[in-house]
Amino acid sequence: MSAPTNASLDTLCIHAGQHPDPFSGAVMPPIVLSSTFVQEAPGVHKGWDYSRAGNPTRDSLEACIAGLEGAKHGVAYGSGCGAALSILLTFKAGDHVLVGDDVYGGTFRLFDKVMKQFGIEATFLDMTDVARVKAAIRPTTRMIWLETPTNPMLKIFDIAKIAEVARTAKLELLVDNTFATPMLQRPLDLGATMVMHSSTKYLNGHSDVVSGAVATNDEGLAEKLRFVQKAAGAVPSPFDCYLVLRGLKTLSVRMERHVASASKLAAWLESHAQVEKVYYPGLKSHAGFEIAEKQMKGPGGMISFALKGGLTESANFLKALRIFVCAESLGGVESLAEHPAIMTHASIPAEQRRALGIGDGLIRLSVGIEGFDDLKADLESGFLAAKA
Ligand code: P1T
Repeated sequence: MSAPTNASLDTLCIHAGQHPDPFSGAVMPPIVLSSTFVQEAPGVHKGWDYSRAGNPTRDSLEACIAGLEGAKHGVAYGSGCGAALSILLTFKAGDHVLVGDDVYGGTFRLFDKVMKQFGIEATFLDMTDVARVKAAIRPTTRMIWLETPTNPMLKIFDIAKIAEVARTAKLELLVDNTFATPMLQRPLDLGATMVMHSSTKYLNGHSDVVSGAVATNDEGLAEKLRFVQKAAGAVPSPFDCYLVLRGLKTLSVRMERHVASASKLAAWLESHAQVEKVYYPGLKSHAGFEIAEKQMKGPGGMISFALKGGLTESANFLKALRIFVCAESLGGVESLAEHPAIMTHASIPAEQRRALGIGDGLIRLSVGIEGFDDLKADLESGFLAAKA
């Protein structure tokens, strides 16, 4: 018994990759904690031999994420950074990657401080101008790597147009879909070769797991990713796989609320006297509004805004909040607020941060699913404190 692959995403969140356990009839996937599996004779077993190579609970999670992204293959990792590293371990020294200029600080650091040592080069560029992407391709370029919406500036890149550039140049296109989730955007349908996630965020949705995933339809890539997953071992625990599977069941309803509340808050923030600028792809004033309308089913639950003032005002704003928790990460049921320049994007050189707009007044919100009026009142108390 398993859900038809053409079922709606609402249904796939709950059923993809999951079927009653043949041994016990358990409706929920059992958490198979065993690190090893019996072999009746050497090499003869039920499909699993060692949990780094494969695990039944992980299989269910990988199939669920693949189902949601419209992919044949899903591969799960112990973190989003572990997923990114594992993808890059399929590269060789001398390979070059074109990376969106506005990415999670940890992704920037992975390219800048880790992969560089192994001869993998990265060029960071603003991909809103597709001609610029085309012009930056070198003979050694192997992949285009982007987030959209980006972290933390919420820029929107045109996946279909960049996929066309990648196809023509025979490059792989990876989209980090952490901010949108498959509920709002399915990059593989738009021509990407691979989708990655920090499943720590919306997929899990409860801020109690660190986890990552990649999905693809490309058989060759899937084979390489599986090999690296086993050989390098950045795997999630079965318990974490279970928690993400459990979180995924409510992804659809959570995203509806995240989008509804963030849309209203973004409009309100835009009219606020203490706000310099709001970055939210659902606002008409956003440079990527039309592309977001075309490629997304909703503008998401993340908002960044520039508060009038500097570090003191931002710190006072964040310290006064009672519902929004001042913390890194995003995508949980609870609202979070943070200061990208000091927190999530500190590993990006100051000059580059300034060029991107990640200034001392920039605040990033992950809008949770609490009552809208409570969230608005909480932000209002932050503004009052920032003014004092
Ligand atoms: O934290 P981890 O699960 O390793 O995922 C890394 C990662 C990858 N991609 C994107 C778009 C991300 O936002 C992240 C992690 N981001 C945060 C922790 C943050 O607060 O932005």
